[in-house]
Amino acid sequence: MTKEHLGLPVGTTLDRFIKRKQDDFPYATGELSQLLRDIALAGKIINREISRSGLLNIGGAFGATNVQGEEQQKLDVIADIRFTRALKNGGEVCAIISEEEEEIIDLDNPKGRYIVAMDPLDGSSNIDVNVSIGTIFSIYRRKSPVGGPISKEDVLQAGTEQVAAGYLLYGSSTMLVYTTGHGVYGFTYEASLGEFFLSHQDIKMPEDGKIYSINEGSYCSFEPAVKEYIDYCKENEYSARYIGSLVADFHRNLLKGGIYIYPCTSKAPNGKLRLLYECNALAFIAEQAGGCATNGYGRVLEIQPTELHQRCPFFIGSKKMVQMASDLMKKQEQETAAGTV
Ligand code: P6P
Repeated sequence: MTKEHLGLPVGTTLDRFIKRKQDDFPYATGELSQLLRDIALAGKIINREISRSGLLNIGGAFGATNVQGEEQQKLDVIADIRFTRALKNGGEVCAIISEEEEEIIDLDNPKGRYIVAMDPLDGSSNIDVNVSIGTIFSIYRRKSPVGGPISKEDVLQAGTEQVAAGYLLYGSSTMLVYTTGHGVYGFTYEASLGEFFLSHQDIKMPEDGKIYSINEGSYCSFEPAVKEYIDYCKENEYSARYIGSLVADFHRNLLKGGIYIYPCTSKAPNGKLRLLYECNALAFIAEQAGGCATNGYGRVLEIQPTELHQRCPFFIGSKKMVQMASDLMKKQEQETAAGTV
């Protein structure tokens, strides 16, 4: 045993990493750094409440539905409150778009230069059965003058305008994964120290993979091109992995290679996932890690939003897999247009 063994470094905390990468931020005034810390703080609080939900009677349904018409879980509401409060108190954010709120949340921080779009707790129906769930966030700079009212163009920005995006994954370990447009970095939470430590340097998504994530219960209502792609995966004996929690499915595919698809179905004619606070954030991360994200036809990040809660079909993952699925979709579109289908 040597002194080196006894004095192994604990690693790089999120705070120290952010300070070191400060010069990567387009506006290196420390505002975005503080905003990422505010999100990490809220994530620590949510992590604590999720890990004890069975003991605190905060599992199960809240008894209301959100703007999507989905039954809210108690922890959906708690997460929405915690993130909204953390971002308001942090002072950097002037407005939030949340899955849990129909309208824009004006934080009355007129000096706030940032807009956050978030799904405070995605996959929350899995809480009671102890399956991993997550938080998804996108960060934009406001377009309207600081100090003035929030405008629609502040909140309806294309994904290419994001200055940062990330997710928290409350799983076998709790992780924060984010990008500011300079690569993708993962931090693992050490609860005994209350810190996130750098655990995944510059994550790169494998260019190809053999995992496909889709709810095959809707197979009969998939478009022909989606059926053709899923049949291809089966013929090539790919692994089907779908746990009903987007962040967990995405994170696995990010590290191992794979594709996640939520296409148009009879129950979700425009797809289920929301552009502003689910698709754009993960698309930014996927592209930064060398992957790809489309709506079947074009980059998700280039879609110009027209409504806060609009949905879009979602094909995200390893570049070669998404390209093959998207090529089949485009071929189907051309054949439909030519009347040959
Ligand atoms: P379905 C959770 O509600 C979610 O938004 C994603 O996390 C998940 O991948 C998907 O919906 C599951 O939807 O229709 O397959 O149950």
